[in-house]
Amino acid sequence: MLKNKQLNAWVAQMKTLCQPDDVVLCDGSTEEYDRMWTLLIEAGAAKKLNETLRPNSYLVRSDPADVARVESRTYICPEKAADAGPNNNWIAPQEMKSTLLGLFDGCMRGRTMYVIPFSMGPVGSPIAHIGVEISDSPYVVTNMHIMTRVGSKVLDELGEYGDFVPCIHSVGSPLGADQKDVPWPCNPENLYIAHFPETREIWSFGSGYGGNALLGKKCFALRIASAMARDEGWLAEHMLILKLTNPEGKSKYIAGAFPSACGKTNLAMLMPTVPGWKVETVGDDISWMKFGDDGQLYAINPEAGFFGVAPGTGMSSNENAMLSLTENCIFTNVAETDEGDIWWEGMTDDPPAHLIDWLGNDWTPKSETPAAHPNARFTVSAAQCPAIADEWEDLKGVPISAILFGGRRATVVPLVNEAKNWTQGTFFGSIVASEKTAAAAGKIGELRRDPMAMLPFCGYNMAEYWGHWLNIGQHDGAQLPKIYYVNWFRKDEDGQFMWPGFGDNSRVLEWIFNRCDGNAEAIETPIGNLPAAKDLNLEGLGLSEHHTEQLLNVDVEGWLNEIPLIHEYYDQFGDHLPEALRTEVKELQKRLESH
Ligand code: TSX
Ligand code: MN
Repeated sequence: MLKNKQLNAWVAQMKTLCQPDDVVLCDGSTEEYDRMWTLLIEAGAAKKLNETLRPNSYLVRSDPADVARVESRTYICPEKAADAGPNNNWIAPQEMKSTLLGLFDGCMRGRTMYVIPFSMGPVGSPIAHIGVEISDSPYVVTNMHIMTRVGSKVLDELGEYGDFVPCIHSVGSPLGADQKDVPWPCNPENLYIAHFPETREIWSFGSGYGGNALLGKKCFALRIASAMARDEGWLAEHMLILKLTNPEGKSKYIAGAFPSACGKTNLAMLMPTVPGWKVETVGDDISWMKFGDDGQLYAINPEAGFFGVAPGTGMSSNENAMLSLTENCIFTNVAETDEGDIWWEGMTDDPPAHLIDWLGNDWTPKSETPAAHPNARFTVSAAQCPAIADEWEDLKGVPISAILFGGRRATVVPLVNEAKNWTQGTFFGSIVASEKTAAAAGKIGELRRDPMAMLPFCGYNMAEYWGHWLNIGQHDGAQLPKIYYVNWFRKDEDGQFMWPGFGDNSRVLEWIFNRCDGNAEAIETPIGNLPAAKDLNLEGLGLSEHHTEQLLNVDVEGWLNEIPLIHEYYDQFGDHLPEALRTEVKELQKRLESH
């Protein structure tokens, strides 16, 4: 019997619907965590790693058909299709519910139903919100323990009448009376990740992996929360949060939106190459921002851990991530070494001579397939990151001074460009483009627009979302962050990256910090405020004059070529598009033409 009336009724209803053998209320304890691993090991899904090399850590192999978020099976279900927008798959809520009720009917037979009360954000923060996930996957329970705050303190906070977002999840694979389970049950043929923004519910069926199954993350903290934020006047964004401290000891907080696998986690944990500067981590993926009484936007990281892409993570690309992963971790779909440790592409320069790959097969450096799945993941508590900021769990959040938007652009977009105002910043966010990532199913390498890095995560019409951004700019007494469009990925004529990136991005952060302080210069150009070469600390980089010029150049012809593409992109939103964005494009064109 649960104290919260609504929760009690919902759990009873879901039990009747799903018909599990047992119901377990999760308390978030270590004993519970260990119990889940015993079950997962017995099932053949998990293996405990070498206790000396990687203490208290586990390797999990998923079904090869269940390895990533599936955007084609992700639905936003408000009453009207237009409210989901062209950026989302839409099915009418009644129809979606009727399909789901059919699928969920008896779907947990032979399994245990776990009730997981969780807080997105530090318990008790005015920026935090509570969810309850019901799931039949012990793997989900273990990951939710690390990625969110789980347990009785959440139920206490919820009280008798508190509100929560109900998140129902099933792997969609009921067991018959004498049926033996498979290591990773799932049902990819009947996959649905359905969101009901108007009633604030999440229903997920058929997958046990990542964002499909850990419903606090993309489903709640972005898709449902973005709709809540629209209604309530705040922002739920796909952004890292970092703390930047200058040599004088002054700190500022910066949020940044980058499409999945653009190096967002690397930036959140960056080690500056500029002497005396320090970066600390508040969050690597999601930011919830609400206005404080002083008019500033205060941000929390609603998550408690990192669910990061493993391949490409190594001591040279992200030392702080590697040092976070020494113990108490979950590794999913990585390769296993002969010593019972883990490995993935990019973890070390040279691969081990022999591995068991993510599929469980023998692997050697001569093998033609990757040892780890490209979307293999680590799950680790944020508290284990050596660079975690002291205030990462502050209930009031951290005041944001600057917001970065960035994508992967080989041409046209300069290294850094400061918006003249919030409206132009919103325009910058709306035109961000990047290449497809491993986190999403589909072809890798194709260029696509990903406004505010929210394309797969906006729980309503993207054009209305831009309208909400513009409205935020009109907030009474707002002290808004400055907005920057950054691009670490410019290439030269030979296809080589011109900017060294990684720790050297601190040179760009230094300029941004000083701009926010009124201590750095910029040139007003037709596209925005750019640093001159002399305004950036480029000491010791050995950049050629030609490359420096290219990185900070206004490519008038390149931008003029983009104008019709932007108009065309905007056209799909019809009259939902805020007029102010259309005006931004037209004025940009005018400025470029008279330049
Ligand atoms: O994460 C990246 N960042 C942000 C770091 C804080 N990556 C990896 C992207 C995929 C996850 C980058 N890749 C960055 C970057 O700033 N820049 C590049 C491009 C690049 C790649 C390799 C080199 C340089 C630039 N190597 C050498 O110059 C030796
Ligand atoms: Mn993400």
